[in-house]
Amino acid sequence: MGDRLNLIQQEALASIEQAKDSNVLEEIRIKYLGKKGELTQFLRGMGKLPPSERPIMGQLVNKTRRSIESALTRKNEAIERESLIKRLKDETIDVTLPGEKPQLGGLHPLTKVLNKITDIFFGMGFNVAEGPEVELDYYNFEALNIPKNHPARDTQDTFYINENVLLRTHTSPAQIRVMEQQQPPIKIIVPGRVYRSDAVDATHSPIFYQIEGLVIDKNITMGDLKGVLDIFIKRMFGERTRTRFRPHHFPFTEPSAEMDANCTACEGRGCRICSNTGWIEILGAGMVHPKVLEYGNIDPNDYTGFAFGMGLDRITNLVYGIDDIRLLYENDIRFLRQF
Ligand code: 2NM
Repeated sequence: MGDRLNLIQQEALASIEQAKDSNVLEEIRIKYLGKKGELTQFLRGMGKLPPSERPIMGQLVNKTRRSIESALTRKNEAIERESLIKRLKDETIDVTLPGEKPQLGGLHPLTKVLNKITDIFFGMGFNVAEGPEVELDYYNFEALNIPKNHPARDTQDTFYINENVLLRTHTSPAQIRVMEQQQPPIKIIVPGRVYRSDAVDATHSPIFYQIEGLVIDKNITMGDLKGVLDIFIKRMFGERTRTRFRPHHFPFTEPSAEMDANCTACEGRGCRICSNTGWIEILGAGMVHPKVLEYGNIDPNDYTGFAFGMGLDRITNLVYGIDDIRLLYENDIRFLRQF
């Protein structure tokens, strides 16, 4: 019987040694130590032994049981240790790895420059107004003193939707709408998208952005116009920048002028950017024509006003030294990342 016991023990210890997880170990425990296990059966079989041999055999069985139990315990601990080590390894976070760089968006250069211009005029007490891009012929032309058959109405320049409806060619119609709604004082800028039927090249796009301004109150003069626009230029391009006004003509203002700033690239000495003149054309402006005030339901005997308009892409190109407005509208990420 001692030999059989030895065999059971060897068998049990060998299978414990090979066990890969705690489920298998539990099966082994049941197989040998369970109620119907091999050692229990063996104990039952001892009844057949002569009484004198039972104590010794009993001790042997207990020794075998303890040896299997401690092998089970040791193996269980080893398996738990291994699985813990594996878990720690799998779940370890390497805090020294470089982090993932968050993808940051940015503002378009046109938006940046528009924000700066808007801030400057906010600082001088202007509000922002907006109007529809699909406009009536009446607001885009008629009310701005551009009658039928005026060259500025040429269908070559204007996208007509039908006889009375078009894509606005400037943001001035929004200003007529404000005049209709509100008596002076009026002090607004109107930024927005405008449309002209132009072929695309380095300085033209059929869709572009304008910022216009309008100030109407009692006793507004050309001096107010010059003062406001000179301050605007100094805040925009630096306090040393100077301005000059040249006579011009617009149907909606009288008198009219164009304003130049001295070239910030060469400080007026003359360079490629200013075509060696030392000056760069920035905007058009003038005293609002009495007829336009009347169209806007404002009495020109009580009020006067000035207005101005500029192309946002021109100013943006000046600020950043860009020489082709197409870059502003192509949205090439390699270009946009530079701002
Ligand atoms: C310009 C130049 C001069 C202008 C005029 C008006 C309005 F609505 F008051 F008549 N808005 N904008 C104006 C005047 C625009 O752009 C070159």
